[in-house]
Amino acid sequence: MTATRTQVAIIGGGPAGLLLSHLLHREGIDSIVLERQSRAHVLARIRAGVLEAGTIALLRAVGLGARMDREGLPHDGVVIAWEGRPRFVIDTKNFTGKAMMAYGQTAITEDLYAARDAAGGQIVDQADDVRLHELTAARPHVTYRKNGQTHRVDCDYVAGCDGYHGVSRQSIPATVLKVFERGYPFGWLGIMSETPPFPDICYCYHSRGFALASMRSPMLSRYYIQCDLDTTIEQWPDERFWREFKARCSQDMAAAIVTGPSIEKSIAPLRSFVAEPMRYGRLFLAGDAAHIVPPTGAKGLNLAVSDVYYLARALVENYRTGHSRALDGYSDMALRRVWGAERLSWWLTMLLHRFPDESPFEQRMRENQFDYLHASEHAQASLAEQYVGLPFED
Ligand code: FAS
Ligand code: PHB
Repeated sequence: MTATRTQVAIIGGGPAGLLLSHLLHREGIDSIVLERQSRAHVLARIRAGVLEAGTIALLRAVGLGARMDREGLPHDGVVIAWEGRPRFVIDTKNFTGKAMMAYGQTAITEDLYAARDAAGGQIVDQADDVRLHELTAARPHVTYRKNGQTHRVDCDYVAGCDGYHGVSRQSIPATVLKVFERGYPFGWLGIMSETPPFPDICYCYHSRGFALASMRSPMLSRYYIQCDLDTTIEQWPDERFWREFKARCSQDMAAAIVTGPSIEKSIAPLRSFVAEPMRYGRLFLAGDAAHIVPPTGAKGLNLAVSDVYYLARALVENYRTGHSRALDGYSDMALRRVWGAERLSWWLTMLLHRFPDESPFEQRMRENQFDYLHASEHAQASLAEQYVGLPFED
């Protein structure tokens, strides 16, 4: 068994793990990232696409904004289209003074890998069978297997950034962990196409089901439709997807959609999930390892960023001063933001999706909720400040 030592062992080389490693490095704190998959596998994932104002500001502040500002698409609002009613804009810039950015998670992960490589960061990919040990002792350690050999990493802290299916959350005793969860009776079928996107990020409510038009660049479009949980990719050839997407839009919007062959197609189930607390001894959870939101609020990636911002700040305080005040407060602070994003994501999912077994009364509640949102600038301002992202806590 080989043995190395670091200050923070980070489990997971997705956006949360890589950003944490980058933030710690900037403050002179060393870390090792242990990633189960190959780098190519991680970078082949197509996931989030909309960045909150706080995420944009943080990436710029820590030297990760150049390509984002070159290739990202700023947005001052999002559009809600409701079957049989005029589309309208939630004007986030007007209500909050802040802009969002369409810039894909894949690009952010590429930028993070490039930054860590340039700084000589230690990222071990294809690290198998990662296990966490002695989490409540003063000196935890992590083991993993690679190239047929077992390796040991001694550390001061472990950051569990290994997503929903990772090992970190499972290393917290069931007697300690409290889980809150809600599933939804549908998923999102998403495609990517090398076509000019619809000009707005547009959420469409329709009796046939939800649809979303988004983008990655002036020649890269991202579209989603609500689908049954038991549907398969094979049942959705491109021609059927485009026909269904257009059937869920108004005629003028459908006419503006430029179709083309899909270069990626995937189905994601929708889930609301929170694990409390986000700490166990010297293990701290961040990102999808601790929480999952339905993508309706474009919050998943942004929550991973805010968790990591809080955790890095707390670790820096601890190494600089020896105090653990911020570390002791990390879970509560992160969860305040997490529950806000969970509520918004749940609320938008309930507003914009047809549920298979809902009653006529529930449909009237949905319609009236939309009419109130459409009529009230106060309601729109409230949605705008939550969608663009509330300020990080001091
Ligand atoms: P990630 O899951 O991205 O990264 C965790 C990493 O840990 C992975 O690379 C994994 O390989 C690794 N890992 C897992 N187990 C391990 C182990 N035992 N040992 C070592 N490494 C391990 N969010 C949005 O805002 N908008 C969207 O449209 C959107 N679409 C999504 C679609 C899908 C299919 C999924 C799964 C998520 C989507 N999300 C979306 C949410 C997504 O963007 C997450 O919020 C984001 O990836 C969170 O980043 P991480 O916390 O780093 O988790
Ligand atoms: C995306 O561009 O992938 C996207 C945009 C908004 C969402 C979810 C995903 O709510």
